[in-house]
Amino acid sequence: MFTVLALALIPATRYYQIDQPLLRLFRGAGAVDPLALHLEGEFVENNLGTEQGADGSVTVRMIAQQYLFVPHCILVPAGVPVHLRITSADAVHALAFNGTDYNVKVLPGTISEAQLRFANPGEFKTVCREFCGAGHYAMRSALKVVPREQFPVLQAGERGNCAVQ
Ligand SMILES: [Cu+2]
Repeated sequence: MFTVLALALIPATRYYQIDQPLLRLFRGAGAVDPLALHLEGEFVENNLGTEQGADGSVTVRMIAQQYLFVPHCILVPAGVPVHLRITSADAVHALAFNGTDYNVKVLPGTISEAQLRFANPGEFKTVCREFCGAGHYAMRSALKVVPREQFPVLQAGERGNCAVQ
């Protein structure tokens, strides 16, 4: 009886060693480890914010976590395609820009992508629209849209943010 029990328990105790890496492998390229975002990969701190592509479009990388969005203020040029890539460090969140129809669900372990475009300069409040805990209602930040010619010219590896402007 003990042997049967022991044999049944061995795989269970190996979950984090065997199953977790396997699950990550099968989930494919879109998967990220929510516990290691600040340590390695696409969402390390100096890769967050607005990156300029050679074709003039921009890519914005963000992290949603209890209870803030990182970076706290996003800067993008007007009238330019904005490719958003965002992931969560903990719970399920939803990134929304007040005054627009954009609402992006953000889950830990996966990268949510969205194509955005802001026709005119302006400032939008960024809010979380998925209840994520006690501090949910304080989870607010900002998106600044500036005229295209006022957006800083970014070098390779440089990321735009509200402080640069
Ligand atoms: Cu929230």
